[in-house]
Amino acid sequence: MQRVLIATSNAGKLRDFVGAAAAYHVEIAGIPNFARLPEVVEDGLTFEVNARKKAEEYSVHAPGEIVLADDSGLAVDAMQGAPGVLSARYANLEMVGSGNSSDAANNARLLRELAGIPFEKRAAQFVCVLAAARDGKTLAVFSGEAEGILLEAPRGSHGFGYDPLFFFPTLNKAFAELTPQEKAVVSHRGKAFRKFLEWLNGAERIT
Ligand code: ITT
Repeated sequence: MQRVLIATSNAGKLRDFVGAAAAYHVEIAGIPNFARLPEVVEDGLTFEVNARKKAEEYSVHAPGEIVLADDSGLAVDAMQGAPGVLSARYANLEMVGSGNSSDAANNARLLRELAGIPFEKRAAQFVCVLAAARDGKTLAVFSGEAEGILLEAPRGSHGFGYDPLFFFPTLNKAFAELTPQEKAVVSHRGKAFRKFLEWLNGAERIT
């Protein structure tokens, strides 16, 4: 079975990938000793730049393996696409702090920024860009999006990040009300991952 290593510090993302891979013949694993590797600085202005940077730098620590890195975020229409690439550190941007903020703090800030904005003007997209790299070189890049509406109060206990506020009209549920497998069918990450799998199994594969 083909093995794919996911370069992420985010346990929620890793669960999403395991859920997305469940229907396919592919093994998902984290990078061994990931927490002890030097952290990649995510200073790119786009999801793609950051995804490639993470995939390339982390793949050096897993020679010969296909390493997948995900850069993703939430783009809110009423906020001109913010927080976008800054989604993981959204609450900390308000303060002196740097680095990622907790999911609870990010969701609290999002609710504050959207206070008073009616349901029909609370559209948002989740965006995911995946970079596949091996031995420090990007092999290919894939992207996926999911369209939703931001709730005024959290719902559900699955998922991570902004999932409890991300209502998906087609299923009439918030992303946090879906299991990882259910979320993967419709999510930005699931869509990007299936494009990656097509590439992995197809003619484009570089061996
Ligand atoms: P790694 O870089 O180590 O993978 P990270 O959490 O820092 O972990 P990103 O820089 O890509 O990853 O930030 C993505 C943020 O966007 C994430 O922390 C969430 O706040 C949000 N996000 C992305 N995908 C999401 C999803 O499927 N559900 C909920 N929130 C999501």
